[in-house]
Amino acid sequence: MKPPRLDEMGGETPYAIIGDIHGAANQLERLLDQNAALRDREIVFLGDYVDVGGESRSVISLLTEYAAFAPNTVFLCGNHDFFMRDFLQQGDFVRYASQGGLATIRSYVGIAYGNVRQQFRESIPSRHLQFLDGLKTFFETDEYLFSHCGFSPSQPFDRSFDTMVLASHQDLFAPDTFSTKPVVFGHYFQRQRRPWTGRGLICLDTGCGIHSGPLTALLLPERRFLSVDVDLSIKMLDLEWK
Ligand SMILES: [Mn+2]
Repeated sequence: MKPPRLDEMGGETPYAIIGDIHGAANQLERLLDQNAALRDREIVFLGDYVDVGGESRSVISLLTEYAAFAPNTVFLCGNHDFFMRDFLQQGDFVRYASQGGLATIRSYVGIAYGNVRQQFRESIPSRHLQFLDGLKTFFETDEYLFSHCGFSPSQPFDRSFDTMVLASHQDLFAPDTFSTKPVVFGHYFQRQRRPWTGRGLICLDTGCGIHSGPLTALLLPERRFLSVDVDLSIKMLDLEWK
């Protein structure tokens, strides 16, 4: 099959797709203030709201407020959001700490001592827990697939939680990989701190919260990127689409 051109794909529905946040509350707040750019769009968050960055609690607060204001917003689950929920339920403390969870715990508890999980649980507002419980595995329309990790090029129809949320599909970045339906994902940090586009593939993890990178949103169908840098400056970027 001939690989399609990305600029021939997609539909007319206006979307704003928002990449990894990782506790960068100021950048998120600044992005959500861009009313002119976000108005009348379906908003899809690609997940990884928490961990490593310092203000995970504030990020979840902003997102739950936004969900109340715009109830059609789609919130997908990232692996880090799963890690947080898993630790709250029964996960291992040392493992969650190594995954960047200390910053998340600190943002809720302050300084923890003794039974960290219990203090963490007791410090989390119930609406934050409901938010985590309500995260979706993926969101797919006739026009697009949105998920945290993209998809597995070797099993392109697999929509399992493992494949959509937890796995790393490095073969997405192989030169011969393409998708006939545009797939928008986060998860894979782009060292240039700019979004990456392949054939039918768009990655929006520009290092927000972890690598001092911008928070990046993709505006569809215009195919423009809106980003908020750590200094809260706003940039519009047009990349060449393959
Ligand atoms: Mn991430």
